[in-house]
Amino acid sequence: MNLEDLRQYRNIVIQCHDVPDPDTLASGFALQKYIESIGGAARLVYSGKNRITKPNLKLMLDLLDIPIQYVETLEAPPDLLITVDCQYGAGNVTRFPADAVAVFDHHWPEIPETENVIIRPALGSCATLIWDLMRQAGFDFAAAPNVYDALYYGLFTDTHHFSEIRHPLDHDLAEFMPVDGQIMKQLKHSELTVSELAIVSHTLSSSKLLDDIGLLQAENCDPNILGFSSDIARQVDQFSACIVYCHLLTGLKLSIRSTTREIMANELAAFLIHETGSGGGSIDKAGAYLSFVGIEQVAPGVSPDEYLRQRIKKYQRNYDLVYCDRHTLNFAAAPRFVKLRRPLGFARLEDLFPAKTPICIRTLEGDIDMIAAHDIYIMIGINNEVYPIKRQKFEQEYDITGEPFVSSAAYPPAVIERLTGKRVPLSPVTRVCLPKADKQIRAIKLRRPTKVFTHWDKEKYFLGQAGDYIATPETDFRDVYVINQAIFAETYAAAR
Ligand SMILES: [Mn+2]
Repeated sequence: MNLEDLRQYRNIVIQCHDVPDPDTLASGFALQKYIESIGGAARLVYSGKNRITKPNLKLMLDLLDIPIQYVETLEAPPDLLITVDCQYGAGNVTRFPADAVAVFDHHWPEIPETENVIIRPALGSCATLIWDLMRQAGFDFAAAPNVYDALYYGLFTDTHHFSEIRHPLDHDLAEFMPVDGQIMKQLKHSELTVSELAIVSHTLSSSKLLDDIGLLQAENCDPNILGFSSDIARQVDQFSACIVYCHLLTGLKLSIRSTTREIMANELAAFLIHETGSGGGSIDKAGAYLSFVGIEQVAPGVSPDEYLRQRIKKYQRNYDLVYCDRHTLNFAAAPRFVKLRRPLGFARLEDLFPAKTPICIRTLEGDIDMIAAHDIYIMIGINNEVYPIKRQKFEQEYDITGEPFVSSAAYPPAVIERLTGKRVPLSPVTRVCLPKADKQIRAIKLRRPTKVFTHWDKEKYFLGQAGDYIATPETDFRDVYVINQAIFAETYAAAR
């Protein structure tokens, strides 16, 4: 659906989920303002057993002038009912009859995607989706700063103060324009009630150790309590990671923290949500959501709490670990492969910035912060993956053809000057290069999922699944890295 299609409806109701949070309020409010900006009108409502009482929500409605109404029923079915941050028919939103229904959400999809149903589980907030659609539709945010403030606060709370952000568009929303600092300060410091402080303390005293992962359960509560609690729990020495979770109406909400190099929070999240939910974040902090419907589908009859424990235990048994400096893999006996001369992209940072400029390369896989230097190039791989490479290594491994490189990435990589926030697209300076004909590697096919710790990244590991390859250059068997099996099939051939 294009937002401009909303013109055709006269009587529109936008519905937030029951027990509203800042993300659903912001998404509904922004959409209402958009509809007004194209000459229409929409009513903003929520329902459920309880009215809004939380201090930060009341303050948000008040400071940002959000005209939401509590309703028990709708007098007549609207021409169009739009649910935001929730899916029509799901357990967390009261169902009202309507002639047509549209859905904007970022949770795990529980209803089929249609022309009027847009669900983007990769995004950290529904506010991100609404902001992106409104921006594409040409909405003038500068003329309505409270709309941007609301969306910013929606993302802020849904990603525990931006720490569990997972998509480059989330970062883009967070940095889009200045917010009202005074309003944000008031909102940020009214998130907890005295009784919620007690919930934090109960949560912290509930900790259980599953091998080296701390599992803490909060009683049914505002999800922002999870992030506070996991930030404290991660300090515990015995935990390699900790997970704080609670039951929401439709699923489990998790806040995940990593405390060792051996577990990356975003990767643990991806494992836990497999086929049942959505989530993500950074290597240190991540958020996740496991839907009850999804759990029932993959593990019928298993309680959600039990399912979560089983999944954590499965994660702990799942991996082999390979450290570059002390592995025992026998590469000398492994087959040799050559890299096919498939075109890749590269850009020289010196074509974009003076040396020593602090920059951030924003990609689908995350942000890479670095300082621009004349000897650093940016590579764009066969699957549009983006990574830096030293000029010397580049010159050893690639020939430059000089043609411009055309990227087909869903999120075209951009470089952001960190001091000014200025965005510089990579594409105008990206050119084609080809792997040198004689480059040989040794590669071993993985039989089990494997975490590979390289010597050029001391914080992350690289994850290989069974069927992927672990490889090294012919010249240095400690320089291990992982190649995805599909990329391997496309880019390597057995050496003759
Ligand atoms: Mn949300």
